[in-house]
Amino acid sequence: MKRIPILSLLAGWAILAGATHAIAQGNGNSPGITQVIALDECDPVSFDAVLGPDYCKNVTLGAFTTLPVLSAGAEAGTPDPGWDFEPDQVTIKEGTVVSAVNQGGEPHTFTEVKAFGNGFVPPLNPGSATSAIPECSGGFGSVAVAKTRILQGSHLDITGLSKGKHLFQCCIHPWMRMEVDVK
Ligand SMILES: [Cu+2]
Repeated sequence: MKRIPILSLLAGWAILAGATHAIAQGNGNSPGITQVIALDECDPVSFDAVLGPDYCKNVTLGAFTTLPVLSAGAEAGTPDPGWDFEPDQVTIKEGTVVSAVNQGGEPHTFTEVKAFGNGFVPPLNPGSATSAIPECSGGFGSVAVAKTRILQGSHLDITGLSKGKHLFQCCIHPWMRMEVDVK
């Protein structure tokens, strides 16, 4: 007879308990959490050659875009739709936490802006524009921008959003945009 190690049973139970808890958070009177997912399809070889070793984690299982192709599309005003926030729009109750999760291969920002516009990496702006909108200007040299960063596999929780419309974009890839409406 084969014995199942007690530790693996405990681990399984902990996973089940965690899942139950996550579902319960969205019910009842608690406003809970809503997730926004950041996606990309960075190609590790061409990205790391320019941006440094291990910059792009290969999570796309073959569906990838090289850095020159990504830049060319962004510059021409036809950016790669594989770089995306999902969903594009979400309506939440006041008090709900918006958790932006980076499931892509490279860093992004989840930055609240008054109006969508250019980010701080000119080759990724339409026409390679060097001007960035105020919320993105200064890049990661600015603490205000740096603290909106979401690294691969991490998440940034936005709390305390007031009633009304809120716009979020990535300051690196300015076509990554989404809207949160708080009721
Ligand atoms: Cu981005």
